[in-house]
Amino acid sequence: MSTNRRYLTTPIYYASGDPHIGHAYTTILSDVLARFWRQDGEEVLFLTGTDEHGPKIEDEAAKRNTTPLELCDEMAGRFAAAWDILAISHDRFIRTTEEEHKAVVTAFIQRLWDRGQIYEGQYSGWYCVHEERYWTEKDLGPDNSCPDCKRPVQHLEETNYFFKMSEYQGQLLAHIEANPNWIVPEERRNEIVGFLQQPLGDLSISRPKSRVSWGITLPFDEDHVAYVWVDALINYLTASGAIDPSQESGAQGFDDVSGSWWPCDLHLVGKDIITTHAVYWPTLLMGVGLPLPRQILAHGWWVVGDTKMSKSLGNVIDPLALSDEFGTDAVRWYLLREMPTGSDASYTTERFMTRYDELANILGNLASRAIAMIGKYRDGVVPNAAGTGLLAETEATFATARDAMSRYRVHEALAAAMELARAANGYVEERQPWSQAKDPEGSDALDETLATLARVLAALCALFQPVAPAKMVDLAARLGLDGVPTLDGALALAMTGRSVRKGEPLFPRIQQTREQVQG
Ligand code: ME8
Repeated sequence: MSTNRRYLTTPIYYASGDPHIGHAYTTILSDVLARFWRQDGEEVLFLTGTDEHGPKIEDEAAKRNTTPLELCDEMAGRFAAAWDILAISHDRFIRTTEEEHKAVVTAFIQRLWDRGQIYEGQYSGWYCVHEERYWTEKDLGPDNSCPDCKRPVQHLEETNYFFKMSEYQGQLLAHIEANPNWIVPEERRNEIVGFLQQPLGDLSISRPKSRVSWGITLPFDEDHVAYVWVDALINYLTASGAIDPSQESGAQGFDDVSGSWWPCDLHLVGKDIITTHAVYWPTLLMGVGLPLPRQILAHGWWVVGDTKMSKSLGNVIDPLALSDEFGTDAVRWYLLREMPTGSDASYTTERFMTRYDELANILGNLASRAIAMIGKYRDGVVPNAAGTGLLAETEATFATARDAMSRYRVHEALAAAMELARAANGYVEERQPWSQAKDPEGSDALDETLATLARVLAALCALFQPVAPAKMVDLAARLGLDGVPTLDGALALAMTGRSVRKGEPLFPRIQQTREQVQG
């Protein structure tokens, strides 16, 4: 992994429906990583976007009596607006209907063709439009239904172009074996290894226009469009700037990616799309002779009961409604604190409230009382004292958080940060600054207590920044800081003499929030 530049991607979401909490989770998880790395001085390219071709989009547009492009324009706008509200700091929002992307897909497929990687053949089998994927007869559920989404599948018999994926089976397996962390977590890696121990077929990469017209035309046969997954996966390459399709073949960048963001450092996806990312995509890259992405992280599902949350099942939670009620940073905190990276988690209102209470009663409460006491006892100025209470705990928390983040165990990093806030509340109880203030001999001890609290709050500001960016900007201002401290800067920050400022609770108690919402 590069040390000072990182290229990170989310899946590009289908522009056939609104963003829901599953999409929000992947995108917020990516955002927290991006913010953490930037805070640590790295240069990051963070990509997200929308997947806009294929029959799923075509069908949805027909259902709504609109054109595919109009539907995509509207939905891309809704995703972009949702990411604004949820404080996503992506650097690029890609749409697969962009001219630049279409040109890169065309160049990519031409390159496969030129290298003898594609042949024409007959496809006969089953296809699920909702999942945009093929199934074999033995995979199907009752009444020829899709084993994933349970919808009826179509039987297809048509001429397709095929990519010689099977030729790369051994090379891919060897790559996975030589790079044990290439797919994380291990469970997903094992799933892919198991998949690759079965015979691997070739991949149909086209659709006849007579059946699907909404796609990118193949450069060597204008009666066919690219299979939407091939089109979609290439988005990661388009945004990297590695390929310049306007150049002659040989000078387009396939032989030399230096100067671009390729290879990607991390593809972050849900476990539903691990096969496309860990089998189709790397073999396609091998087919054109490009380096593979450095790592693929597949997270788990938000479930309701034991069913995956999905629009089609009508059990989705709207992240924007939650953000409206409780604030963006609270939604971000809940989603990332609650789900251990890689496992499934169940959304419930009770759990949301419990997590919210941590913000209000532990972190928010600490900030309010520490700032209030500096106001009351020292005229709002952080006193001159070493402030070394909880120093060992603070240092240990930074070490834990860094280690957890390096393993994408974001929930552990956040838990450690909240533990430090809890310890600081314990420190207040133990030191009893209100008694120190009354004690004529207690002035130095009180200075030390208040200086410690100011320092710990500055450290918490840095630790919570990736997950609660807006609230931590607010907290930094209340602490008299010029901005949220960097990770390295936070521990060394001089707090003496800074003027602190009281304000509304950072995280109003739920009852208050409810009353405000109800007006
Ligand atoms: O698959 N829990 O798009 P998509 C957690 N366009 N995450 C969830 C989720 C849930 N219940 N539901 C969805 C596609 N997600 C393709 C991707 S990439 C080249 C093309 C998240 O709109 C999760 O990240 O169906 C999942 O992988 C993704 O949304 C699927 O989004």
